[in-house]
Amino acid sequence: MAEKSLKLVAKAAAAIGSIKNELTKASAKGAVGLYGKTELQKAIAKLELIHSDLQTPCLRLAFVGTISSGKSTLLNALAGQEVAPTEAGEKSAGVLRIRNSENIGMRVLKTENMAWKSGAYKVGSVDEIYDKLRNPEKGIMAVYRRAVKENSKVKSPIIEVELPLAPKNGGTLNFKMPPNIDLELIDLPGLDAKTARANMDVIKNQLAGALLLVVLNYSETDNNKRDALLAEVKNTLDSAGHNKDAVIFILNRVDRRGANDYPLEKVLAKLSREVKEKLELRKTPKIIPMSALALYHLQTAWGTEKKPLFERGEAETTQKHLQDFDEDCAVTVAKMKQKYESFRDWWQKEEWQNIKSRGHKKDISQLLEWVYEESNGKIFWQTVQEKLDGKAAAVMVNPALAGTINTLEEFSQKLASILEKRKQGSVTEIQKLKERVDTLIAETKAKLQKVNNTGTFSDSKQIKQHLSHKGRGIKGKENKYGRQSV
Ligand SMILES: Nc1nc2c(ncn2[C@@H]2O[C@H](COP(=O)(O)OP(=O)(O)OP(=O)(O)O)[C@@H](O)[C@H]2O)c(=O)[nH]1
Ligand SMILES: [Mg+2]
Repeated sequence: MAEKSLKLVAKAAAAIGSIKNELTKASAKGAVGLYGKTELQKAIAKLELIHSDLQTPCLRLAFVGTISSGKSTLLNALAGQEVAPTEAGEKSAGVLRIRNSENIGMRVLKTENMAWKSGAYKVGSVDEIYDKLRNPEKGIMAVYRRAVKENSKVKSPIIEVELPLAPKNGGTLNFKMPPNIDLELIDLPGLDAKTARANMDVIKNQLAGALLLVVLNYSETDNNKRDALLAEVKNTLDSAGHNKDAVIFILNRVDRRGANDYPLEKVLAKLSREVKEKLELRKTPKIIPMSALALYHLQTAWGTEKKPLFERGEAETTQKHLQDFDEDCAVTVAKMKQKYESFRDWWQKEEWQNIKSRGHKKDISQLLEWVYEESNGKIFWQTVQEKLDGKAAAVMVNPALAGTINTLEEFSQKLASILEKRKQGSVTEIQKLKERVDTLIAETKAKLQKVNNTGTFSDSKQIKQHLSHKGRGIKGKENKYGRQSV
Protein backbone atom coordinates (compact mmCIF):
# COMPACT_ATOMS: atom_id res chain seq x y z
CA MET A 1 0.00 0.00 0.00
CA ALA A 2 2.78 2.42 0.90
CA GLU A 3 4.49 1.68 -2.41
CA LYS A 4 1.34 2.56 -4.26
CA SER A 5 0.90 5.81 -2.36
CA LEU A 6 4.48 6.87 -2.91
CA LYS A 7 3.94 6.35 -6.58
CA LEU A 8 0.89 8.60 -6.40
CA VAL A 9 2.87 11.49 -4.97
CA ALA A 10 5.62 11.00 -7.53
CA LYS A 11 3.07 10.70 -10.34
CA ALA A 12 1.22 13.85 -9.26
CA ALA A 13 4.48 15.79 -9.17
CA ALA A 14 5.46 14.44 -12.60
CA ALA A 15 2.04 15.23 -14.08
CA ILE A 16 2.11 18.81 -12.81
CA GLY A 17 5.71 19.17 -14.00
CA SER A 18 4.79 18.02 -17.48
CA ILE A 19 1.76 20.36 -17.70
CA LYS A 20 4.04 23.22 -16.65
CA ASN A 21 6.59 22.25 -19.33
CA GLU A 22 3.95 22.01 -22.00
CA LEU A 23 2.65 25.50 -21.20
CA THR A 24 6.21 26.84 -21.12
CA LYS A 25 6.71 25.52 -24.67
CA ALA A 26 3.44 27.14 -25.80
CA SER A 27 4.61 30.41 -24.27
CA ALA A 28 7.91 30.19 -26.20
CA LYS A 29 5.98 29.66 -29.43
CA GLY A 30 4.08 32.89 -28.78
CA ALA A 31 0.82 31.33 -29.92
CA VAL A 32 -1.48 33.45 -27.81
CA GLY A 33 -0.50 37.05 -28.45
CA LEU A 34 0.74 39.58 -25.92
CA TYR A 35 -2.24 39.60 -23.53
CA GLY A 36 -2.54 35.82 -23.62
CA LYS A 37 1.17 35.48 -23.02
CA THR A 38 1.00 37.43 -19.75
CA GLU A 39 -1.85 35.20 -18.60
CA LEU A 40 0.05 32.11 -19.70
CA GLN A 41 3.11 33.19 -17.75
CA LYS A 42 0.99 33.80 -14.66
CA ALA A 43 -0.40 30.27 -14.96
CA ILE A 44 3.11 28.83 -15.37
CA ALA A 45 4.33 30.71 -12.28
CA LYS A 46 1.44 29.32 -10.22
CA LEU A 47 2.12 25.78 -11.44
CA GLU A 48 5.77 26.19 -10.52
CA LEU A 49 4.81 27.03 -6.92
CA ILE A 50 2.42 24.08 -6.74
CA HIS A 51 5.08 21.77 -8.17
CA SER A 52 7.74 22.87 -5.71
CA ASP A 53 5.23 22.64 -2.85
CA LEU A 54 4.67 18.99 -3.62
CA GLN A 55 8.40 18.43 -3.30
CA THR A 56 8.46 20.07 0.16
CA PRO A 57 5.56 18.29 1.82
CA CYS A 58 4.07 20.23 4.68
CA LEU A 59 1.51 19.16 7.25
CA ARG A 60 -0.86 22.10 7.64
CA LEU A 61 -3.22 22.12 10.58
CA ALA A 62 -6.00 24.69 10.17
CA PHE A 63 -8.15 25.58 13.18
CA VAL A 64 -11.79 26.26 12.37
CA GLY A 65 -14.56 26.62 14.91
CA THR A 66 -17.19 28.79 16.45
CA ILE A 67 -16.16 31.99 18.22
CA SER A 68 -14.28 31.43 21.49
CA SER A 69 -14.24 27.65 21.15
CA GLY A 70 -10.54 27.70 22.03
CA LYS A 71 -8.91 27.49 18.58
CA SER A 72 -6.10 29.90 19.40
CA THR A 73 -5.56 28.31 22.83
CA LEU A 74 -5.22 24.88 21.23
CA LEU A 75 -2.92 26.26 18.55
CA ASN A 76 -0.64 27.79 21.20
CA ALA A 77 -0.72 24.52 23.13
CA LEU A 78 0.49 22.65 20.03
CA ALA A 79 3.03 25.36 19.19
CA GLY A 80 4.46 25.27 22.73
CA GLN A 81 4.36 29.04 23.07
CA GLU A 82 1.99 31.96 23.11
CA VAL A 83 1.78 33.34 19.62
CA ALA A 84 -1.88 33.38 18.57
CA PRO A 85 -3.83 35.98 20.55
CA THR A 86 -6.45 34.40 22.81
CA GLU A 87 -9.13 36.38 24.52
CA ALA A 88 -12.38 35.84 26.33
CA GLY A 89 -14.04 39.03 25.07
CA GLU A 90 -12.96 40.09 21.62
CA LYS A 91 -12.77 37.58 18.82
CA SER A 92 -9.60 36.81 16.86
CA ALA A 93 -9.22 39.04 13.84
CA GLY A 94 -7.57 37.79 10.70
CA VAL A 95 -5.62 34.79 9.57
CA LEU A 96 -2.36 33.82 11.21
CA ARG A 97 -0.17 31.24 9.51
CA ILE A 98 2.69 29.91 11.61
CA ARG A 99 5.38 27.87 9.94
CA ASN A 100 8.10 26.03 11.77
CA SER A 101 11.54 27.54 11.36
CA GLU A 102 14.80 28.00 13.23
CA ASN A 103 14.41 31.71 12.48
CA ILE A 104 11.91 34.26 13.70
CA GLY A 105 10.11 36.13 10.94
CA MET A 106 6.89 37.96 10.16
CA ARG A 107 5.27 39.07 6.95
CA VAL A 108 1.89 40.60 6.22
CA LEU A 109 0.19 39.95 2.90
CA LYS A 110 -1.51 42.62 0.83
CA THR A 111 -5.26 42.68 1.32
CA GLU A 112 -7.95 45.10 0.16
CA ASN A 113 -8.15 48.52 1.88
CA MET A 114 -5.55 47.59 4.45
CA ALA A 115 -4.78 50.19 7.13
CA TRP A 116 -1.54 48.52 8.23
CA LYS A 117 1.82 47.89 6.58
CA SER A 118 2.26 44.95 4.22
CA GLY A 119 5.53 43.08 3.64
CA ALA A 120 8.21 41.95 6.09
CA TYR A 121 8.13 43.22 9.70
CA LYS A 122 11.30 43.49 11.77
CA VAL A 123 10.97 41.08 14.68
CA GLY A 124 13.60 39.48 16.86
CA SER A 125 11.50 37.32 19.18
CA VAL A 126 8.12 35.63 19.55
CA ASP A 127 7.19 38.33 22.11
CA GLU A 128 7.81 40.99 19.49
CA ILE A 129 5.59 39.12 17.02
CA TYR A 130 2.89 38.89 19.68
CA ASP A 131 3.15 42.62 20.34
CA LYS A 132 2.91 43.46 16.62
CA LEU A 133 -0.29 41.41 16.51
CA ARG A 134 -1.85 42.22 19.82
CA ASN A 135 -0.67 45.66 21.02
CA PRO A 136 -3.93 47.40 22.03
CA GLU A 137 -2.96 50.63 20.23
CA LYS A 138 -0.71 49.79 17.31
CA GLY A 139 -1.16 46.01 16.96
CA ILE A 140 -2.46 44.85 13.55
CA MET A 141 -5.54 43.27 15.08
CA ALA A 142 -6.52 46.51 16.92
CA VAL A 143 -5.85 48.62 13.81
CA TYR A 144 -7.99 46.22 11.79
CA ARG A 145 -10.88 46.37 14.25
CA ARG A 146 -10.86 50.18 14.19
CA ALA A 147 -10.57 50.30 10.38
CA VAL A 148 -13.37 47.79 9.74
CA LYS A 149 -15.75 49.81 11.92
CA GLU A 150 -15.28 52.76 9.58
CA ASN A 151 -15.13 50.84 6.35
CA SER A 152 -16.77 47.44 6.14
CA LYS A 153 -14.82 46.67 2.97
CA VAL A 154 -11.54 46.33 4.88
CA LYS A 155 -10.50 42.69 4.56
CA SER A 156 -9.09 40.67 7.47
CA PRO A 157 -5.33 40.76 7.82
CA ILE A 158 -3.37 37.74 6.64
CA ILE A 159 -0.16 37.32 8.59
CA GLU A 160 2.58 34.77 8.07
CA VAL A 161 5.11 34.13 10.78
CA GLU A 162 7.91 31.68 11.24
CA LEU A 163 9.25 30.42 14.53
CA PRO A 164 10.19 27.11 16.21
CA LEU A 165 7.19 24.84 16.82
CA ALA A 166 7.24 22.21 19.58
CA PRO A 167 6.33 19.13 17.45
CA LYS A 168 9.28 19.82 15.13
CA ASN A 169 11.77 20.55 17.91
CA GLY A 170 11.32 17.73 20.39
CA GLY A 171 9.09 19.68 22.81
CA THR A 172 5.93 17.62 22.24
CA LEU A 173 5.37 14.52 24.31
CA ASN A 174 4.30 11.39 22.40
CA PHE A 175 4.72 12.97 18.99
CA LYS A 176 7.53 13.97 16.73
CA MET A 177 7.10 15.17 13.18
CA PRO A 178 9.13 13.31 10.58
CA PRO A 179 12.11 15.60 9.83
CA ASN A 180 11.35 15.88 6.12
CA ILE A 181 7.79 17.04 6.51
CA ASP A 182 7.29 20.69 7.42
CA LEU A 183 4.64 21.88 9.86
CA GLU A 184 2.35 24.87 9.60
CA LEU A 185 -0.41 25.91 12.01
CA ILE A 186 -3.17 28.19 10.69
CA ASP A 187 -5.27 30.19 13.16
CA LEU A 188 -8.55 31.41 11.71
CA PRO A 189 -11.26 33.76 12.91
CA GLY A 190 -14.21 32.15 14.68
CA LEU A 191 -17.48 31.63 12.87
CA ASP A 192 -20.96 32.43 14.03
CA ALA A 193 -24.30 32.40 12.24
CA LYS A 194 -23.97 36.04 11.15
CA THR A 195 -20.36 36.20 10.07
CA ALA A 196 -19.90 32.66 8.74
CA ARG A 197 -20.28 33.57 5.06
CA ALA A 198 -18.16 36.73 5.10
CA ASN A 199 -15.36 35.15 7.15
CA MET A 200 -15.48 31.97 5.17
CA ASP A 201 -14.77 33.89 1.97
CA VAL A 202 -11.59 35.15 3.58
CA ILE A 203 -10.48 31.87 5.03
CA LYS A 204 -11.45 29.34 2.42
CA ASN A 205 -8.26 29.84 0.42
CA GLN A 206 -6.36 29.11 3.61
CA LEU A 207 -7.87 25.67 3.91
CA ALA A 208 -6.45 24.24 0.70
CA GLY A 209 -4.18 21.39 1.61
CA ALA A 210 -4.83 21.59 5.32
CA LEU A 211 -5.92 19.00 7.79
CA LEU A 212 -8.94 20.71 9.35
CA LEU A 213 -9.17 20.81 13.11
CA VAL A 214 -12.81 21.54 13.78
CA VAL A 215 -13.01 22.92 17.32
CA LEU A 216 -16.45 22.79 18.95
CA ASN A 217 -17.21 24.40 22.28
CA TYR A 218 -18.60 22.26 25.11
CA SER A 219 -20.26 25.33 26.68
CA GLU A 220 -21.85 26.50 23.45
CA THR A 221 -25.57 26.74 23.84
CA ASP A 222 -26.38 28.38 20.51
CA ASN A 223 -27.10 25.60 18.01
CA ASN A 224 -27.29 28.08 15.12
CA LYS A 225 -23.60 28.83 15.53
CA ARG A 226 -22.69 25.16 15.33
CA ASP A 227 -24.96 24.63 12.34
CA ALA A 228 -23.33 27.56 10.52
CA LEU A 229 -19.90 26.13 11.27
CA LEU A 230 -20.81 22.62 10.12
CA ALA A 231 -22.35 23.97 6.92
CA GLU A 232 -19.09 25.75 6.11
CA VAL A 233 -17.01 22.70 7.02
CA LYS A 234 -19.20 20.66 4.67
CA ASN A 235 -18.59 23.16 1.85
CA THR A 236 -14.86 22.87 2.42
CA LEU A 237 -14.81 19.08 2.57
CA ASP A 238 -16.96 18.90 -0.57
CA SER A 239 -14.62 21.14 -2.56
CA ALA A 240 -12.34 19.53 -5.13
CA GLY A 241 -9.10 19.75 -3.21
CA HIS A 242 -10.35 18.15 -0.05
CA ASN A 243 -10.65 14.68 1.24
CA LYS A 244 -13.38 13.87 3.74
CA ASP A 245 -10.88 12.13 5.99
CA ALA A 246 -8.67 15.19 6.27
CA VAL A 247 -10.47 16.44 9.35
CA ILE A 248 -10.26 15.99 13.13
CA PHE A 249 -13.18 16.94 15.38
CA ILE A 250 -12.57 18.30 18.86
CA LEU A 251 -15.05 19.12 21.60
CA ASN A 252 -13.10 21.62 23.65
CA ARG A 253 -13.61 23.08 27.14
CA VAL A 254 -14.95 19.82 28.55
CA ASP A 255 -13.48 20.85 31.91
CA ARG A 256 -16.51 23.17 32.07
CA ARG A 257 -18.76 20.16 32.48
CA GLY A 258 -20.90 20.46 35.60
CA ALA A 259 -21.72 17.53 37.89
CA ASN A 260 -25.36 17.58 36.77
CA ASP A 261 -24.61 17.71 33.04
CA TYR A 262 -25.50 14.88 30.71
CA PRO A 263 -22.73 12.18 30.74
CA LEU A 264 -19.87 13.16 28.43
CA GLU A 265 -20.03 9.88 26.46
CA LYS A 266 -23.66 10.58 25.60
CA VAL A 267 -22.92 14.18 24.60
CA LEU A 268 -20.12 12.93 22.34
CA ALA A 269 -22.23 10.16 20.80
CA LYS A 270 -25.06 12.60 20.03
CA LEU A 271 -22.67 15.14 18.56
CA SER A 272 -20.96 12.47 16.42
CA ARG A 273 -24.29 11.44 14.93
CA GLU A 274 -25.14 15.06 14.23
CA VAL A 275 -21.77 15.73 12.56
CA LYS A 276 -22.07 12.56 10.47
CA GLU A 277 -25.51 13.60 9.26
CA LYS A 278 -24.73 17.27 8.62
CA LEU A 279 -21.48 16.55 6.78
CA GLU A 280 -22.87 13.45 5.05
CA LEU A 281 -19.92 11.35 6.20
CA ARG A 282 -19.72 7.63 5.56
CA LYS A 283 -18.71 6.77 9.11
CA THR A 284 -19.62 8.29 12.46
CA PRO A 285 -16.60 10.47 13.23
CA LYS A 286 -14.52 10.27 16.36
CA ILE A 287 -14.82 13.47 18.41
CA ILE A 288 -11.98 14.11 20.84
CA PRO A 289 -13.05 15.76 24.10
CA MET A 290 -10.30 18.19 25.16
CA SER A 291 -9.28 20.79 27.72
CA ALA A 292 -6.98 22.88 25.57
CA LEU A 293 -6.35 25.41 28.32
CA ALA A 294 -4.67 22.87 30.63
CA LEU A 295 -2.60 21.51 27.75
CA TYR A 296 -1.66 25.06 26.77
CA HIS A 297 -0.40 26.01 30.25
CA LEU A 298 1.70 22.90 30.65
CA GLN A 299 3.12 22.81 27.13
CA THR A 300 4.07 26.50 27.33
CA ALA A 301 5.54 25.89 30.80
CA TRP A 302 7.76 23.29 29.14
CA GLY A 303 8.48 25.11 25.87
CA THR A 304 9.28 24.01 22.33
CA GLU A 305 12.47 22.03 22.83
CA LYS A 306 13.50 18.77 24.41
CA LYS A 307 15.28 20.78 27.09
CA PRO A 308 12.63 22.59 29.17
CA LEU A 309 12.48 26.38 29.38
CA PHE A 310 13.44 26.46 33.05
CA GLU A 311 16.73 24.84 32.16
CA ARG A 312 17.25 27.34 29.38
CA GLY A 313 17.24 30.44 31.56
CA GLU A 314 13.51 31.13 31.23
CA ALA A 315 12.21 29.83 34.55
CA GLU A 316 9.85 32.83 34.93
CA THR A 317 7.81 31.72 31.92
CA THR A 318 7.47 28.23 33.39
CA GLN A 319 6.54 29.66 36.76
CA LYS A 320 3.91 31.96 35.27
CA HIS A 321 2.22 29.16 33.32
CA LEU A 322 2.18 26.82 36.31
CA GLN A 323 0.64 29.59 38.39
CA ASP A 324 -1.98 30.18 35.67
CA PHE A 325 -2.61 26.44 35.42
CA ASP A 326 -3.31 26.43 39.16
CA GLU A 327 -5.75 29.34 38.84
CA ASP A 328 -7.43 28.75 35.45
CA CYS A 329 -7.65 24.98 35.52
CA ALA A 330 -8.96 24.37 39.02
CA VAL A 331 -11.18 21.50 37.89
CA THR A 332 -8.32 19.70 36.14
CA VAL A 333 -5.99 20.30 39.09
CA ALA A 334 -8.61 18.91 41.49
CA LYS A 335 -9.15 15.81 39.34
CA MET A 336 -5.44 15.20 39.08
CA LYS A 337 -5.02 15.53 42.84
CA GLN A 338 -7.63 12.84 43.28
CA LYS A 339 -6.05 10.57 40.74
CA TYR A 340 -2.34 10.95 41.38
CA GLU A 341 -1.16 10.86 44.94
CA SER A 342 2.38 11.95 44.16
CA PHE A 343 1.06 14.93 42.24
CA ARG A 344 -1.09 15.95 45.20
CA ASP A 345 1.84 15.91 47.60
CA TRP A 346 4.18 17.72 45.27
CA TRP A 347 1.63 20.35 44.30
CA GLN A 348 0.45 20.92 47.87
CA LYS A 349 3.98 21.47 49.08
CA GLU A 350 4.19 24.10 46.34
CA GLU A 351 7.37 22.51 45.10
CA TRP A 352 6.60 23.87 41.66
CA GLN A 353 7.04 27.39 42.98
CA ASN A 354 10.76 26.68 43.29
CA ILE A 355 11.44 25.87 39.67
CA LYS A 356 14.33 28.28 39.48
CA SER A 357 16.27 27.22 42.53
CA ARG A 358 15.66 23.48 42.21
CA GLY A 359 15.88 21.42 39.05
CA HIS A 360 12.42 19.98 38.61
CA LYS A 361 12.78 18.38 35.22
CA LYS A 362 11.51 15.00 36.33
CA ASP A 363 8.54 16.45 38.21
CA ILE A 364 7.47 18.77 35.43
CA SER A 365 7.86 16.08 32.78
CA GLN A 366 5.68 13.80 34.92
CA LEU A 367 3.18 16.62 35.32
CA LEU A 368 3.20 17.19 31.57
CA GLU A 369 2.57 13.48 31.06
CA TRP A 370 -0.48 13.58 33.35
CA VAL A 371 -1.84 16.73 31.77
CA TYR A 372 -1.43 15.13 28.32
CA GLU A 373 -3.54 12.30 29.65
CA GLU A 374 -6.16 14.52 31.38
CA SER A 375 -6.56 17.07 28.59
CA ASN A 376 -6.55 14.36 25.90
CA GLY A 377 -3.53 15.92 24.25
CA LYS A 378 -2.24 12.36 23.97
CA ILE A 379 -5.22 11.14 21.97
CA PHE A 380 -5.05 14.26 19.83
CA TRP A 381 -1.45 13.60 18.78
CA GLN A 382 -2.18 9.91 18.22
CA THR A 383 -4.97 10.95 15.86
CA VAL A 384 -2.70 13.34 13.95
CA GLN A 385 -0.16 10.51 13.67
CA GLU A 386 -2.83 8.18 12.27
CA LYS A 387 -3.85 10.79 9.69
CA LEU A 388 -0.24 11.34 8.76
CA ASP A 389 0.31 7.61 8.33
CA GLY A 390 -2.94 6.89 6.57
CA LYS A 391 -3.95 9.92 4.59
CA ALA A 392 -0.77 11.81 3.92
CA ALA A 393 -0.90 11.27 0.17
CA ALA A 394 -4.42 12.61 -0.15
CA VAL A 395 -3.78 15.52 2.23
CA MET A 396 -0.73 16.63 0.30
CA VAL A 397 -1.50 15.61 -3.27
CA ASN A 398 -5.15 16.70 -3.43
CA PRO A 399 -4.56 20.44 -3.01
CA ALA A 400 -1.75 20.34 -5.55
CA LEU A 401 -4.01 18.73 -8.13
CA ALA A 402 -6.92 21.00 -7.21
CA GLY A 403 -4.63 24.06 -7.48
CA THR A 404 -3.53 22.85 -10.91
CA ILE A 405 -7.13 22.45 -12.02
CA ASN A 406 -8.01 25.97 -10.77
CA THR A 407 -5.02 27.47 -12.54
CA LEU A 408 -5.82 25.71 -15.81
CA GLU A 409 -9.50 26.60 -15.59
CA GLU A 410 -8.69 30.27 -15.05
CA PHE A 411 -6.33 30.18 -18.01
CA SER A 412 -8.88 28.39 -20.18
CA GLN A 413 -11.42 31.13 -19.38
CA LYS A 414 -8.90 33.79 -20.37
CA LEU A 415 -8.33 31.99 -23.68
CA ALA A 416 -12.08 31.83 -24.20
CA SER A 417 -12.36 35.59 -23.77
CA ILE A 418 -9.46 36.18 -26.20
CA LEU A 419 -11.25 33.97 -28.74
CA GLU A 420 -14.46 35.89 -28.18
CA LYS A 421 -12.76 39.20 -28.94
CA ARG A 422 -10.91 37.94 -31.98
CA LYS A 423 -13.74 36.31 -33.86
CA GLN A 424 -12.57 37.65 -37.21
CA GLY A 425 -8.82 37.14 -36.95
CA SER A 426 -6.73 33.98 -37.01
CA VAL A 427 -7.77 31.94 -34.02
CA THR A 428 -6.66 28.41 -34.83
CA GLU A 429 -3.55 28.40 -32.60
CA ILE A 430 -5.46 29.79 -29.62
CA GLN A 431 -8.34 27.39 -30.22
CA LYS A 432 -5.91 24.46 -30.28
CA LEU A 433 -4.22 25.59 -27.07
CA LYS A 434 -7.58 26.00 -25.35
CA GLU A 435 -8.64 22.50 -26.38
CA ARG A 436 -5.37 21.12 -25.05
CA VAL A 437 -5.75 23.02 -21.74
CA ASP A 438 -9.31 21.68 -21.40
CA THR A 439 -8.04 18.13 -21.97
CA LEU A 440 -5.40 18.69 -19.28
CA ILE A 441 -8.14 19.87 -16.89
CA ALA A 442 -10.14 16.69 -17.52
CA GLU A 443 -7.06 14.51 -17.07
CA THR A 444 -6.08 16.25 -13.82
CA LYS A 445 -9.63 15.87 -12.50
CA ALA A 446 -9.44 12.15 -13.20
CA LYS A 447 -6.15 11.98 -11.30
CA LEU A 448 -7.70 13.77 -8.33
CA GLN A 449 -10.53 11.27 -8.31
CA LYS A 450 -8.00 8.44 -8.30
CA VAL A 451 -6.06 9.86 -5.35
CA ASN A 452 -9.31 10.22 -3.41
CA ASN A 453 -10.10 6.58 -4.00
CA THR A 454 -6.70 5.11 -3.35
CA GLY A 455 -4.50 7.81 -1.84
CA THR A 456 -3.24 6.39 1.38
CA PHE A 457 0.15 6.17 2.97
CA SER A 458 0.71 3.50 5.52
CA ASP A 459 4.17 4.57 6.50
CA SER A 460 5.23 8.19 6.86
CA LYS A 461 8.88 7.11 6.94
CA GLN A 462 8.62 6.27 3.30
CA ILE A 463 7.39 9.74 2.47
CA LYS A 464 10.53 11.20 3.89
CA GLN A 465 12.74 8.72 2.07
CA HIS A 466 10.99 9.50 -1.13
CA LEU A 467 10.65 13.25 -1.10
CA SER A 468 13.61 15.52 -0.74
CA HIS A 469 13.21 18.35 1.73
CA LYS A 470 14.11 21.87 0.74
CA GLY A 471 13.98 24.41 3.56
CA ARG A 472 12.24 27.62 2.59
CA GLY A 473 11.99 30.87 4.45
CA ILE A 474 9.13 33.30 4.48
CA LYS A 475 11.00 36.30 3.21
CA GLY A 476 10.46 36.99 -0.45
CA LYS A 477 8.31 33.93 -0.91
CA GLU A 478 4.99 34.60 -2.53
CA ASN A 479 2.15 32.58 -1.26
CA LYS A 480 0.98 29.37 -2.86
CA TYR A 481 -2.01 28.92 -5.10
CA GLY A 482 -2.53 32.68 -5.33
CA ARG A 483 -3.57 32.84 -1.67
CA GLN A 484 -2.49 36.47 -1.50
CA SER A 485 -5.38 37.49 -3.74
CA VAL A 486 -8.06 37.47 -1.10
N1 LIG B 1 -12.21 26.33 30.72
C1 LIG B 1 -11.60 26.36 29.56
N2 LIG B 1 -11.42 27.51 28.92
C2 LIG B 1 -10.80 27.50 27.71
C3 LIG B 1 -10.35 26.28 27.13
N3 LIG B 1 -9.78 26.60 25.94
C4 LIG B 1 -9.87 27.93 25.80
N4 LIG B 1 -10.49 28.49 26.86
C5 LIG B 1 -10.78 29.91 27.09
O1 LIG B 1 -11.74 30.33 26.14
C6 LIG B 1 -11.50 31.70 25.77
C7 LIG B 1 -11.41 31.80 24.25
O2 LIG B 1 -10.29 31.10 23.83
P1 LIG B 1 -9.60 31.38 22.42
O3 LIG B 1 -8.51 30.39 22.28
O4 LIG B 1 -9.28 32.81 22.26
O5 LIG B 1 -10.82 30.99 21.46
P2 LIG B 1 -10.89 31.14 19.88
O6 LIG B 1 -11.69 30.01 19.38
O7 LIG B 1 -9.54 31.35 19.30
O8 LIG B 1 -11.74 32.48 19.76
P3 LIG B 1 -11.95 33.38 18.42
O9 LIG B 1 -10.68 33.36 17.68
O10 LIG B 1 -12.31 34.71 18.96
O11 LIG B 1 -13.08 32.75 17.70
C8 LIG B 1 -10.23 32.12 26.48
O12 LIG B 1 -10.57 32.83 27.65
C9 LIG B 1 -9.56 30.80 26.83
O13 LIG B 1 -8.77 30.87 27.99
C10 LIG B 1 -10.54 25.06 27.85
O14 LIG B 1 -10.17 23.97 27.44
N5 LIG B 1 -11.18 25.17 29.05
MG1 LIG C 1 -8.79 32.82 18.12
